[in-house]
Amino acid sequence: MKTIASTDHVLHFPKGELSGGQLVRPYECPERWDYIAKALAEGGFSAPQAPEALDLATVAKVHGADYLHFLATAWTLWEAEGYEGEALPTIVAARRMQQREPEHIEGKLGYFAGATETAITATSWQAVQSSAACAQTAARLLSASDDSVFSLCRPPGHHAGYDLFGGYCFLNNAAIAAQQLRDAGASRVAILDIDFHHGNGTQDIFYERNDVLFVSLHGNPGHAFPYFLGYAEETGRGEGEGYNINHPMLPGTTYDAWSEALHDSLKRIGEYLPDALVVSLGVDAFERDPISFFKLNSDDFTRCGQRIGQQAMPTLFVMEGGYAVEEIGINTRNVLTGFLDA
Ligand code: Q9C
Ligand code: ZN
Repeated sequence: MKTIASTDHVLHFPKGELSGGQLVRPYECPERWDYIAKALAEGGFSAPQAPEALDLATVAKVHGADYLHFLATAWTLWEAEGYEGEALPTIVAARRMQQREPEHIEGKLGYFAGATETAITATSWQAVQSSAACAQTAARLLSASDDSVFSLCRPPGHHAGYDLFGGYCFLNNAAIAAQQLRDAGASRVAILDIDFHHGNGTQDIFYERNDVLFVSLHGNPGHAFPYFLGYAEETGRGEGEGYNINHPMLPGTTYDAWSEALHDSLKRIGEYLPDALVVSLGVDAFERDPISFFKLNSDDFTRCGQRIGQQAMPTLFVMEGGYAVEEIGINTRNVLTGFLDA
């Protein structure tokens, strides 16, 4: 299994994340990438390959043009105001307010905010594009001939909606991979999201489409970020009706219950007969993750990978979350080795 990764990830590392009423060192930090790369090298995986250039035409099929323009120009506008800190939204386009993009950068940040913890820095956009490029390159390899590929994306992507950033995400790497697979000839693509958090951005992007099935296992939105999406009754709309499946689970969920949802998810995915599977691979369902509440242990991640491997589908793993930094490498590698040993 090849790994696609870009050292540009270091270009996105805000000094602050808004958490618990403070600006703290972000949970989504560059060491996450280092620990994963190290664990893969120690596990005998081949050295990561750099991505090809990102084709923004593919990105423009899953994100709005106004949103992409905002991401590309946000820092310049922010800096021009003479602000000292990093660009953070302080207002959002809430209920009964105009959904209209303002001229001022403060307003733009709020208009495109899906959450307010995630800062934009001078070099974030370059890191974000390189992260998406990893997913797109991995998808090209899978379309060409590879059986499975791992895209070591950082920053992650599954909270990025059609025109929303937040939850540490800017471009939806898994959605870009799925779109790339479709454009290269796949008739149907399934996305399995096993990150602890609901993949609200991915659901948003494909909610009215039946060519991409989205299935997510996550913390119940009544208790967990992103709080406002991820309930079981969200099943898709229009042509997409029946092609969105959510498995919300309560605090304390262990592998016994979690794996039942996994088995059900993979059964539904099998019935869909996809040409390719994209796995949004977060390992924050881990029992010692600092911001999550499931109770999977490191061996459970191996079992999870084995179960995914039993589908025997062309599979692209896209890195999402996981904040128990010292264990993120082992847990990620366990999923991949479980998959390969299935
Ligand atoms: N006080 C991903 O896993 N809320 N994003 C953090 C910390 C935001 C998670 C709360 C969590 C975002 C890709
Ligand atoms: Zn997560």
